[in-house]
Amino acid sequence: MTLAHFPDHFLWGASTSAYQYEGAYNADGKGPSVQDTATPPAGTADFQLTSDGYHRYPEDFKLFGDLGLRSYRFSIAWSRLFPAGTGTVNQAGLDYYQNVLAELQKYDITPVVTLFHFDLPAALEKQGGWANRATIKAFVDYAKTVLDHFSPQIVYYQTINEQNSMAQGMLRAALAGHGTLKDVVQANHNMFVAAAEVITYAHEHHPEIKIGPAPNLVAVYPLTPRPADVLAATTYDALRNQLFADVTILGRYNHVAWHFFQQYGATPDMAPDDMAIIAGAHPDLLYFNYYNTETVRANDPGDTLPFTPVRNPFLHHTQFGWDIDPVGFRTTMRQLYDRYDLPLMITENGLGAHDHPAAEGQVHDPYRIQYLNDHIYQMRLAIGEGIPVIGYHIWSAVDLVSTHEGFTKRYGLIYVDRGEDNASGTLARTPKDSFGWYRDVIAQNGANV
Ligand code: BGP
Repeated sequence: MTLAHFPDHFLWGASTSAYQYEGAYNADGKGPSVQDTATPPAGTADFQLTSDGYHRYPEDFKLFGDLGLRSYRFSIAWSRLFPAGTGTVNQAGLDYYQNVLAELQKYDITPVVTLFHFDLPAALEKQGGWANRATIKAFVDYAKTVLDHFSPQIVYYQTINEQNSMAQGMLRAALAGHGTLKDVVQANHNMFVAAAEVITYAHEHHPEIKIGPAPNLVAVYPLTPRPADVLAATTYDALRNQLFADVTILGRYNHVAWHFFQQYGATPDMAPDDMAIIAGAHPDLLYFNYYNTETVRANDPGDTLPFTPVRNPFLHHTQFGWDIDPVGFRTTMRQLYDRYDLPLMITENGLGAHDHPAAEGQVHDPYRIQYLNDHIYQMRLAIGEGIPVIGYHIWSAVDLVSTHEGFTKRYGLIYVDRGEDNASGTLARTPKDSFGWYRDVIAQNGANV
């Protein structure tokens, strides 16, 4: 078999998000986000300091330059620009991101920017968050400010990171008695409308922009060929994956999801032109995050949900129990291109582990190299089948705080000294072995994978 070449301008990248990387949670007029007001799980780091990227990005970007990174995917913290979510823009916030862009420019690194990555301004959450339609206008106003201010410097934008993971989180809370399914569906619908308005605005005012959603999309397997398991897998796929990309890209709710909402009396309330706004927005790209596939088995009739996600007996797992499935990555790319017919850009892929510096200070992370290599190899095979993949971003460029597991779960190509047990440490940066490996991959445009 001859392996395909990666395209000449393939975006070999790496990724962070504002609340996990920047720290400086209240610097220069920033308002609190829901991440700042939430209580982190016991024993894990909060988001006040994180990797201190807010102050140390010049040092980090210099390392990105050494790495040969072609693109850097990061998010803008909404509450740095609008401390209470709406109102007058905080100039210091705009200046900060302008400086970030200038620094990236020095190393010829293309910015790939997420407008909203899990950090809703806390003031908006107090008013009902995404379930309140007023949040649609707040997001659109914030996004217009960003697009107008930074065009044409930023071409690649994602509207919302992992809307489906947020919906899953809200659903778990609802099942535990906090809120209802209707609230979840409504919040989700409002996000669809907000993202669609931003996509249309971008196209009308800044035609160079390539904008789309960034859901977490993965192939779903039935645990067995038992027909009930296969049916459960299709239901799960429709609700976990397709719902999100379908509404944004195809402009419609799929009927499995819609029927599910109807059964529970939880269809969203809509303004008369919502579906026209949604259908009128046409993403340029499908950005997506991929870590692992999911496997489900059917529940008994009468159970609250028709499926249960389970471990896949054919896969190995990370130290944190996540399935590892490079072949599933290729399956996912096939399914996405087949259904949506858009170029793909991977905005996150990586391995979380307990990394420990060896006696000489170097971090040896062969497990991460293996994971990344295997996934890039499958991406190469996918490109060979004619799937237009235009970029790939490793989560994460630098060690940062994992939302639920603090600083002990590391993903970075660059180690950050946070001391033991999430203490502040020296914050010194040390490239890991995976950094040197990725530098070679980029230098050879993937020919060595
Ligand atoms: C994705 C998020 C990232 C990041 C990553 C790893 O869902 O977009 O923000 O957190 O997952 O997840 P975790 O830190 O929980 O291991």
